[in-house]
Amino acid sequence: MRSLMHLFSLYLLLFSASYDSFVHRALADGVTPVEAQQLRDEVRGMFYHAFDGYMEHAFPKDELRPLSCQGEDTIGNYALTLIDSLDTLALLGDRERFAASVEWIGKNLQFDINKTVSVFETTIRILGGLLSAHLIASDYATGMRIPSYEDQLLHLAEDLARRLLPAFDTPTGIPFGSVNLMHGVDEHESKITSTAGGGTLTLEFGVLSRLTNDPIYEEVTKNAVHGLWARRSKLNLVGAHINVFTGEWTQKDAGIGTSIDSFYEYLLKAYLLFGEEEYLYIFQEAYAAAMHYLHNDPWYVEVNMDSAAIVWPLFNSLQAFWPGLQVLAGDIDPAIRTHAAFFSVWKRYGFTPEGFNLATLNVQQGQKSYPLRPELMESTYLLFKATRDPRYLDAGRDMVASLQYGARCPCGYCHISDVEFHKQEDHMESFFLAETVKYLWLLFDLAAGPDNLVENGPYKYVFSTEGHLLPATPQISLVREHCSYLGAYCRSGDSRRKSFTSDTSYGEQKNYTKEYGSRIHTYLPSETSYASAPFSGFIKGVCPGLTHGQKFGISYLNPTYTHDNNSDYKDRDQGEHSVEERHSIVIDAADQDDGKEQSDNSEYNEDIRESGDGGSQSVKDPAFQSNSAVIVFNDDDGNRLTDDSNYNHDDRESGDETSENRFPQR
Ligand code: DMJ
Repeated sequence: MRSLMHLFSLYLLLFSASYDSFVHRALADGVTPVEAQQLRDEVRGMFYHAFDGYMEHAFPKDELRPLSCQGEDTIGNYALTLIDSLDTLALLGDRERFAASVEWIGKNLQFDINKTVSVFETTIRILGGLLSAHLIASDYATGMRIPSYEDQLLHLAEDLARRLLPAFDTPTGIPFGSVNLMHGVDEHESKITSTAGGGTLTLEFGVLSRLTNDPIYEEVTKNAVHGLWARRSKLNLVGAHINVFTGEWTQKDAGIGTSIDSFYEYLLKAYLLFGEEEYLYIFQEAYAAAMHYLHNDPWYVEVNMDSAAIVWPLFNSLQAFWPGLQVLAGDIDPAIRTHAAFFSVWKRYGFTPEGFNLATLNVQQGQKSYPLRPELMESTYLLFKATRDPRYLDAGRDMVASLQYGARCPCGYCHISDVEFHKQEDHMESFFLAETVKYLWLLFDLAAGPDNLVENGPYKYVFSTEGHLLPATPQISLVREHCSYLGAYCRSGDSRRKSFTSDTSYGEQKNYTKEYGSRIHTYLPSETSYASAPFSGFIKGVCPGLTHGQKFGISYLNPTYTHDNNSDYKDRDQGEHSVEERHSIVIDAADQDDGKEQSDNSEYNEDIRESGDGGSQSVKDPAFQSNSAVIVFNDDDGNRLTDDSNYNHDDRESGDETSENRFPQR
């Protein structure tokens, strides 16, 4: 298995290297400071094109249909896009619209409605939007205090959170995916939820607890994290979907993207914001396992959480937040390489498709769309902040160009339904204004000489997974000296990589300092490589030495194994054996040796097989053969588990009970 992994990595590296040189050529003409200002202003214009379009044609409905210039209710029928946009308005310094919006919401919003909503989406978009705007509007130090403001948004947030609380009343503590705002959990509500859905609530609920002095919100969400983490596999991996009553995993694919992503994100960010080391310990263990089992440098794959057998060699667009998270974790070298690889996909299509198959090097069937997602922008901004490498500005400029030429439509920005043909679709998710545009604006404002709340404001800010600004104020944060710098993750037990700061206020970056001021960092990018950048060590993190389980006594629960198509993991005793012993993978290029013509994209012609004998492995690398592959999964006895050659990643989850629970965005 190891040798296969190495070959697979090599193949992926070669793939990314060729794109890397392309990227380097394309970015030879760097963004100048003047251009950074122009780009910042252009992004501002993008925000207003979409925001004004929403206000004119859709408000107070949830979201805008930007092609037909109409509104639509999507998650709750309560002016979702306006709430999600509030802190972006504040960040842009638009006092007038910020104040008017806060006032309207304070007067008109109510949650006493007979509506069943997603706990996850409602938390990250509505609760997060209300709380961040409250913290800006109520505080003189932000420069955006609204004189007439009397905590209306905080009261709304508390009311909303109370209505979400019944969802947490489960034997595992992991919440139901949906809840009715008036009546609590519906009688026939699905008991299956995603890991991201259950594990991405701590920031918003934690902030609410600290603002209201009511511990209940923090307690239930922390309990949900415990419920998930206690059911991790022996490899410290978590699956994608779980039954909140039995605690059984119903979908055992571990990964950093779809259905799991922000579970990792909130472990680290809960530590950074609240200063609670317990979250750090869990993050350390979870992160180490992810880097060990999921990382095929520079890409990430999905594996079975018990066996670590590769299930899907697929890049999915939600994974693109990961390099940004690694910046916060202080693990910048792999972040740089992964960002370059992900950006190469963007360069190839002008957008990132929802799924890109790493075996076929093609867009994954059924995952061709780009719904204006922000993850790549988020990582680009954070990597620029950490390194001040101008190529991230160039990458940002490319993204702006793609959005302007490909996605701009009459009243806003359109989803792209097919990245190969740049077909526009009549929808604009609220996160376009909460995140996508926000991160691009922050990127260029930082380069232009920042004048904004995040960079120059009175507090350190943590971005929620929806991009909402959550400040480490004394009331919210128990952060002590050791993590006053947001990037203080101490990597214990790995002496190969250096820890370093991602804070940008120390040191200088030589070839950038002149133009962009002196508050710059120590990254000295070589002309030819993204990787291996030297960093100075400013880390103040703690090296706890103890695992989370040792310190807090939370051990994992031995899961009850049920039949699972993807994992068919029959013999529990095999858990004692190493992954290498149990599984090996054979990539069998059917047509490689005999020189037969490769079939076209619809006819897959390569096998990636798992064999249980741990014996001979023949690896024929599909990268050098064709653009297509059949991926065949066998169990330990050689029985075929799947044969869906045109596999649509989304189809995996068709056994789940509701679509809302199946695909919560992270
Ligand atoms: C947003 O709602 C959030 O970023 C979430 O964490 C993931 N999905 C979308 C953006 O892609």
